[in-house]
Amino acid sequence: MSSGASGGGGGGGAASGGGNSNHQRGAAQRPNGQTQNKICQFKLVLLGESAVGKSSLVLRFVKGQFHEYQESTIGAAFLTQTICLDDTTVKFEIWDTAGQERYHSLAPMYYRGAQAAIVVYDITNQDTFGRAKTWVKELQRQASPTIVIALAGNKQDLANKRMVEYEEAQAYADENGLLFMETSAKTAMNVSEIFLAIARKLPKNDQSGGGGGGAGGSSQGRRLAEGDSGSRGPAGACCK
Ligand SMILES: Nc1nc2c(ncn2[C@@H]2O[C@H](COP(=O)(O)OP(=O)(O)OP(=O)(O)O)[C@@H](O)[C@H]2O)c(=O)[nH]1
Ligand SMILES: [Mg+2]
Repeated sequence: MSSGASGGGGGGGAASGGGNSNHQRGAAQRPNGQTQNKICQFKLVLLGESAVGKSSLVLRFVKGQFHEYQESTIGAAFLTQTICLDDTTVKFEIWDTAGQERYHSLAPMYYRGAQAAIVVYDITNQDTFGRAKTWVKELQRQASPTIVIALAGNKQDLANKRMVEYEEAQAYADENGLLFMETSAKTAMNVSEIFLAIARKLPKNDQSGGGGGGAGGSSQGRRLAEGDSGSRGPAGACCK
């Protein structure tokens, strides 16, 4: 079994439905010359209260970085990252939304058509867990019925200031059919793991649907032929 993430990502700052990607051409070719036979593209959205660490999780996943003074997101940011899962290259088109209340009304634009969502809370702040539950309810009511939802209890490195018990969040996730992990964007704990767990749960069949078209897209992941540039540039090289 092979899995791994390859660098590449773009965006940052305010995004308005466009996006970019720094991926190189020639995706899905392994160094040994073997090519992978499936490339799937999925739209993933991050939701959660402001300052829980959504942007930090994405920055860690896409660029392997962490900033102590991460700026609050305005509107939303768009980044991409590609991971390898057995014989499949999974390309995530990631919409990192702004958690400040004044941006709430924009959220449907980003979760509409998303195949996956990560709802983030801060384990040191009980209110953010309550807010995360509200986001889960909204997704269950208004997002695609097949959306894969993961709950991330972030800032696990601050467990000595914990206000949300692991067991409480795990029980809630089990009741609602969510993936659940505690994460730390700071130490990188469980960051690629949560994206990988989502990738494993997403359906990777043959139907194409144009997932991730702008901030919309369909609820079905889009399978790309090798060399297909998709809607937004080529899928990234992966499996170094
Ligand atoms: N200790 C610790 N701090 C973190 C972690 N993740 C993020 N932070 C810090 O928490 C603050 C907020 O992080 P952001 O990533 O900007 O939070 P956000 O959810 O994107 O916030 P909005 O963009 O306003 O919605 C920053 O100062 C980060 O450095 C973590 O895992 N551990
Ligand atoms: Mg942010």
